[in-house]
Amino acid sequence: TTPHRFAAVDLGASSGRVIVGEVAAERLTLHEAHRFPNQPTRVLGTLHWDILSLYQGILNGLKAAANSTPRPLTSIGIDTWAVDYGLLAADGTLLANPVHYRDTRTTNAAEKVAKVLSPQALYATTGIQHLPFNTIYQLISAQGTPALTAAHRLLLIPDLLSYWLTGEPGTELTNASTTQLIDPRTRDWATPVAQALGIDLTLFPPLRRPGDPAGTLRQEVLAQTGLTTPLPVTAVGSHDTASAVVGVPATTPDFAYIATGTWSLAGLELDAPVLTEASRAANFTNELGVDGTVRYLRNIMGLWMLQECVRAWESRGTTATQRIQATHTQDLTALLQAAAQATPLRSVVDAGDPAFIAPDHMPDRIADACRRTGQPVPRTPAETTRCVLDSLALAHRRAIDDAARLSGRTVRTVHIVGGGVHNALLCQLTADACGLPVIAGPAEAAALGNVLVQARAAGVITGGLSELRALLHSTQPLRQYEPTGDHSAWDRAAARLGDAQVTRAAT
Ligand code: ADP
Ligand code: LRH
Repeated sequence: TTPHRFAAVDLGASSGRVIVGEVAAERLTLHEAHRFPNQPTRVLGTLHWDILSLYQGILNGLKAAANSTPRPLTSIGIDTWAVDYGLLAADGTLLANPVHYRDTRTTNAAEKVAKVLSPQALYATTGIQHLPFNTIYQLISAQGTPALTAAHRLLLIPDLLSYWLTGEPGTELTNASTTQLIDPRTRDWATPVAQALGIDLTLFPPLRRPGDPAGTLRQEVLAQTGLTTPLPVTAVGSHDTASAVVGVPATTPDFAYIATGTWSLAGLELDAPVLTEASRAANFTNELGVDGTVRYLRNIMGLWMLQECVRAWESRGTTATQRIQATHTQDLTALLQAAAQATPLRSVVDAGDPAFIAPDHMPDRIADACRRTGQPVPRTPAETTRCVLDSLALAHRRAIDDAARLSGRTVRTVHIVGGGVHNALLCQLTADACGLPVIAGPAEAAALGNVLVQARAAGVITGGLSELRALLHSTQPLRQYEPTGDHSAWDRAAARLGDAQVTRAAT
């Protein structure tokens, strides 16, 4: 049979891409039509996404997809990072440039929320991990601002981009769950939470579920991209992590996953949320997944820490002890090779610490954290990189152990998907820290999960998540890492960080 072609628009915090997936009964291939940078911009003290440049990147990508072969696309799906949004006037005009979740405007928002709703009550209803940038904190911080006061509608980022392509507003459920305004038991709005916080739920258009139709491309977009009418947009797991979890090529139920890119999202796929006080205290989230699943996971700082170190070294805005060494920083591969030779577990930091969320001065902040915990301060980029990767592996292990304990599940395999799949050292260290085999791949799991949900909605493939994953397993290149080394070294490293790690944010 002739394969169908689907365009996956996948925007991560570090880059955006338009990827074409070709799908037939036993076939699944990917072709990257276009990749473009995602560079936030600070204006008048506020960090913004450059949303129009991202939209232009999507249009360019769809044009490239249209030109790559004469065979038409069957549909388009969009996934992006979570929690952020654009505000629209009644005529659909974007009222302000969306603010980046790493902006510090939400610093005091949790205190304001706690005055009307205790952290315990909020978690018991929404099951969402406390992160300072959750949408409720952004909305509380924006209360009284001209844009929110004037807003007729709020669209989460993938819904905003979808609206610009089709003119059809909607709120996709998996991403809506990251607002902290959804009850994971009913998979619908948590109206009492919104009421208590003075958040107007009528700003959100009606919920859509992955697989639902989300409109067809507007004439203007057809003219801009050279695509032919009518081309539908299909709702997918529009939260990139929801699509990435669909893209985990698991063949057995006893797996944990780590979606590693800008963030590491480490946890389990469950049938029902875990809303216990122990789960709240361990700062676990119950985001909603595709096909009625729950993504029970913890946000870990991820390769953001390394990206920010490299950026700092490249701009040479570093202290004397962290000064750029030789040629290593220009080339990630060389830097990782040097890190592989560095002393293992010399110093580790808490990769769940919200102190690492904001941009700038990352090598200094890592050095400070080592100093505070009485560990040697990394002196070179290679040593700092090793510290970051050891710390991420340690945080991966802790998240998987905690998720298994809190949900009463057993984990026998760890899947790593996302850009971190390219980082063999991180994959090996994660296998070593967890004491479990790691299956790494695919790197473009979010785009694949996006394509698979579209292909199923179009009737090109059938089945539940296990059938979709079997197709991934049989078609995508994967690499297995077996645990090596002295496992107790990881216990000793964890002990150096003590009880303060990760759960600090939950108090
Ligand atoms: P996001 O979706 O959040 O933008 P990605 O999943 O694209 O992130 O992952 C980006 C990260 O993947 C980079 O920060 C980098 O650390 C890692 N990465 C990508 N390509 C490579 C590579 N060739 N070698 C090592 N690491 C890589
Ligand atoms: C990863 C991600 C993650 C969210 C964060 C804001 O791209 O969507 O799941 O917590 O961005």
